[in-house]
Amino acid sequence: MKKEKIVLTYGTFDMFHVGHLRLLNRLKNLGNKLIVAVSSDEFNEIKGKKTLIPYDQRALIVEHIKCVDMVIPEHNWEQKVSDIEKYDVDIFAMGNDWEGKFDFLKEHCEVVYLPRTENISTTQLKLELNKFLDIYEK
Ligand code: C2G
Repeated sequence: MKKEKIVLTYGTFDMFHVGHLRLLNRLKNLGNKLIVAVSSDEFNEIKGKKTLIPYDQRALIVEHIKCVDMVIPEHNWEQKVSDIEKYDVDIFAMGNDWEGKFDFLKEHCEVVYLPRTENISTTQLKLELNKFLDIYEK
C-alpha cells in the first residue's frame, strides 16, 4: 500500500482570506493529505501578533476548508520536529515570507516555500475595514 504524501504547515489564519485559501490549496496539491497547525491565542501573544478571531473559531474555519484534512494547535516554535515525526510528514511547507527560516527541518522532511498571494493580508483587511467604517459608519 503506497504511503500517503503528508504535507504540514503552520499559521495564524486570522480573518481567513483568499491568500490563505490559495496557499492551502497549493499545499494540498503537493501531496494527498494536508495537516494545518493553527497558532493558539497564547502563541500569537508570543509571536507578538494581535488576532481578532479567537483560536477555536480560526481552527474551526480552517478545519472546514475542503483541502484541509486535519487541524492541530500550534503552541510554540519548538514543536515542528516532533510534529513532523508524530504525523510522519513528507513535506513541510509555508508561504515564502518565511523563505529559509525553516531550512533546519530539511534533515526531517522536504521543506517548500510557496509564493504568497499578492495584495491581501489580514493587516491590509483591517486597514481597509477601518477606512470603510470611517466613511460609512460615522
Ligand atoms: N499567506 C499567503 N498569502 C497571503 C497571506 C498569507 O500565502 N497573502 C500564507 C503565509 O505565508 C503563511 C500562511 O498563509 O504560510 C498563514 O499566514 P499567517 O496566518 O500570517 O501565519 P503566520 O503568522 O505567518 O504564522 O510557525 C509559523 C507561524 O505560525 C506562521
